[in-house]
Amino acid sequence: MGLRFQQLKKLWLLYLFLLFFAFFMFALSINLYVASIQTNDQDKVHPKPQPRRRSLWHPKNIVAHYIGKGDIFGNMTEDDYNVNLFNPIAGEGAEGRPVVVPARESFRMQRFFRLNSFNILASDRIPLNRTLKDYRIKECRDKKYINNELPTTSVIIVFHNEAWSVLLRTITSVINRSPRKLLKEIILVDDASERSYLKKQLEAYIKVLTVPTRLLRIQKRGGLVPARLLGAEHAKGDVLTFLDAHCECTRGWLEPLLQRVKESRNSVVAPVIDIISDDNFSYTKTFENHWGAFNWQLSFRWFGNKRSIAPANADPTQAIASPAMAGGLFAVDKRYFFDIGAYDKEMRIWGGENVEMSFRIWQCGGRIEICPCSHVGHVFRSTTPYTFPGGMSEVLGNNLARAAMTWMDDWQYFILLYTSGLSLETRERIDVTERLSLREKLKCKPFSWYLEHIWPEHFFPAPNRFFGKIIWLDGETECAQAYTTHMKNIPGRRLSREWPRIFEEIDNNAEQFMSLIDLDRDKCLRPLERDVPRTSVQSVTVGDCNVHSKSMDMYVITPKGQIMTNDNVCLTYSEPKLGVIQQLKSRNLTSNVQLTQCLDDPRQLWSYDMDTQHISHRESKLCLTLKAAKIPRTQKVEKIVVAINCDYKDITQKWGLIPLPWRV
Ligand code: LR7
Ligand code: MN
Repeated sequence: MGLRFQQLKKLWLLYLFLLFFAFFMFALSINLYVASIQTNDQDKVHPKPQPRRRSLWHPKNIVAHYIGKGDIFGNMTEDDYNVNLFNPIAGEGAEGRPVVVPARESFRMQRFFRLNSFNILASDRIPLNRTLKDYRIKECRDKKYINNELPTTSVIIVFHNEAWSVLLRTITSVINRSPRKLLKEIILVDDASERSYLKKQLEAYIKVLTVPTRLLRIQKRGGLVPARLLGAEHAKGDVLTFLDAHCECTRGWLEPLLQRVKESRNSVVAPVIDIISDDNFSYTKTFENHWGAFNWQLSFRWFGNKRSIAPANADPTQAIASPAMAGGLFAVDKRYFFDIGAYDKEMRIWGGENVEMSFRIWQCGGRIEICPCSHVGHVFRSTTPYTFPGGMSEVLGNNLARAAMTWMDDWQYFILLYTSGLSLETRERIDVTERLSLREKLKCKPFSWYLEHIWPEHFFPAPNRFFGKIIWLDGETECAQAYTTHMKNIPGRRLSREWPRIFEEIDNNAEQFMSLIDLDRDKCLRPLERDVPRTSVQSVTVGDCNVHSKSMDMYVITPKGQIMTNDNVCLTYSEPKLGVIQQLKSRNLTSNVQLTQCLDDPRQLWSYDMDTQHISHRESKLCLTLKAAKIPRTQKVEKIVVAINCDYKDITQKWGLIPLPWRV
């Protein structure tokens, strides 16, 4: 009996324990449940902010122009970047031939590439005085210069952490290929380099050179502008000749530059800049008759198309005018350099100074020219090897904004609105008062004059042009309907298909047009592939309207009817060998409408009809149409834009023009 009582007591306790445990679990689960409800409630009270619709007026940031390597010394040791392995082999790279680095070195070759963004192992095999061909045309080779009558020059080379063999080959080529009489001195400016061979070893090396060579040092990294300014202040020659620290001058390079500066004191003269390969250091002559300008982000660009403002049958040895200069290699009268405002000394590290100088020289009465008789090679690199104290896009953005705010008048807003890292607010933190008073003092011309007279073939927006999106009106969207209604209400729309009339209509009602577009739903004209090299020919399609960037989804239309986009690219009709419909059927179509380099060419002239909303090729009268087709390259079926017979009932042929703001 006692035992039973004991057992009952245990059971009772167990029962109590289980009850308590069950209650505890219940309470816990209630708690969790309540908590979860509470968080749900909180969600309701404070909903997650909606992803903000990207407004047209604040274009998304796009990548910087010059892409650097984040980790520049990744798996490199300090010794690696201080070591100087220059070990020339007789005959390597002679006549500008490429260097083949033995296969057993290929691992080291790749590892060391990132130090300078070029193949230092190739350079280290080439003697400092390697031979190069004569890259000049015959007319130039035949030209005689009277050295006694030419001005003298100081060659100024600035550098930051340049490779030994590359820097010294630059210096050697200057000494060996310049008449001693004309070369007053060489001035090297070291912009706070860290590499050990650039200290005592360099000082000792330059002491024994046959041309007086000075080495100035900047203690705190400032960039190429402060470095060049320091060099210029110390120069004793009549003319300043600037070179990058990775160049090779070829035969007869100096005389024509000095001759031209002598003839025309306010000409800033660049040589033809040939290409030294960053990979094998071969020397390649660049294409003839090129000239320079810049794109919508103020990056310098070469162009090769014939210029209508170039004098016909000109002497091929004459310097040719260029809207902009690359920036690194040029000769300028020393006094003129300072009179015209030297450089904007607030520009740091790299970039922007070349466009600033180009605008300034032209707008203030000077000229930028390329001298076809002077050839200098330059190692072109695809990435920058060095650091950007202050951040690459900040530093570059700052420099570009300074150039735009000083010289571009209304066009500065276009740059601020559509360049990575810049915005209208950038204006608040940048002070260019000093440069504006220089502009005042020199009585410089406006930017509109520059565009009209110095670069008439430019692809920038202008008051007599359309700038904005070309939207596909598929008949369904509100935009399409609203746009059509809007157009229908324009009096006299049938009377004129002239672009200026259309621009005027759009300009007068810009706000209204802009409010029609629904960024998320509407489809706009754009290249078929994003981020393809800008030089390649591209088909077009329609896609997101709310992305606008460097990738050619915004268009400028000229009064003549060219449809242009960034980087001098134009909408072009190219007649197909087969009929375009046949090609579509055979699914073998690369469209008869492409984006290609702008030329003064009837294949690039288009018309717009406000009534039918057709965009048609002026000569063939064919209409831009959206069609599905298999792309031969990718074998994918995609919608692409083709030009076929116009049919006013076909809704795949209707297009609208929606302006974007470009000045304030
Ligand atoms: O912080 C720095 N300090 C320097 O001393 C950064 C650079 N530098 C030196 C550098 O060592 C080199 O000698 O400045 C010189 C130019 O720098 P690069 O070689 O990195 O410039 P780049 O050749 O890529 O760029 C071109 O645009 C630059 C814009 O700031 C300069 O104007 C360069 O001189 C210019 N180079 C040319 O014009 C050569 C032809 C290239 C083209 C097109
Ligand atoms: Mn360079």
